[in-house]
Amino acid sequence: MFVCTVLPTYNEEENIELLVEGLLREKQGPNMVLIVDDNSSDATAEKVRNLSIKYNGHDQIKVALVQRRNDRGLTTAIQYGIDVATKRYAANIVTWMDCDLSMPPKDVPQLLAPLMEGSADIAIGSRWISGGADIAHGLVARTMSRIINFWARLLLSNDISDYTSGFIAVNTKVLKTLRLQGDYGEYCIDFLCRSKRNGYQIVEIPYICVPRTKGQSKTGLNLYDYLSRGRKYLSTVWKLFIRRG
Ligand SMILES: Nc1nc2c(ncn2[C@@H]2O[C@H](COP(=O)(O)OP(=O)(O)OP(=O)(O)O)[C@@H](O)[C@H]2O)c(=O)[nH]1
Ligand SMILES: [Mg+2]
Repeated sequence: MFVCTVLPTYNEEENIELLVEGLLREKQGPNMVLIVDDNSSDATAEKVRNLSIKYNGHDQIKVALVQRRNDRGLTTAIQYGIDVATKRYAANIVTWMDCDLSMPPKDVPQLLAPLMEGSADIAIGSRWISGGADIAHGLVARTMSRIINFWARLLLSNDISDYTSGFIAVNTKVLKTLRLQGDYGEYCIDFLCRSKRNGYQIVEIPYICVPRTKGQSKTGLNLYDYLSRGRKYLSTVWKLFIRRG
């Protein structure tokens, strides 16, 4: 099984090396890391190029960079990475995660295990099951996440606890049938709901979301940002519920 981890980046020069090296250090981790950078104004791309010089051999690519010059957006960046990982690098499993180190690279092998064993098609890192937690966000953001997940469990499926995880490993067969859609983090709710409706096996693996210590959050800068994101997430759940037939 060839595993590729996709990292969407925008101005993550302080985190990118630590994350890529942390991922490649894991024996049961990904075979390669693919960075999708949206023309960062800092040194993110340069650092990735240096990593690829350090890690890539004649016959083996462990670090790859794709840059989008004119596009921006988390969902389309991840989808672009998925397309490159599956078509150019023939990945059997694609994982993706934030590049702010809030999702620890040491937890990736646990996400991969059920896919490797063939017991699941999708594994989600979950903050909201026993053993998981979110110590990265304040009370408002955590409460909002709880409300969104409560709403999603009520209207969509009770089997998933962290619909907005964004820390995920997926078998390529799923990605051949379903594409990510949505503006930002709501893609995750939409993707998990449609995967469930298509009969794919989803498991949740607990993880502890830790605070970003370097660089700046792209979305959660203030209360207004959180609330407008939350509203979109709730309306995504509602639309999926309406379209359940
Ligand atoms: N390629 C690309 N990556 C992005 C874009 N926006 C955010 N990212 C990356 O997406 C990941 C998540 O962004 P964060 O800034 O941590 O935002 P968040 O996790 O939604 O918000 P917090 O809860 O505040 O951490 C990081 O790796 C960002 O660099 C974008 O437009 N394009
Ligand atoms: Mg983050």
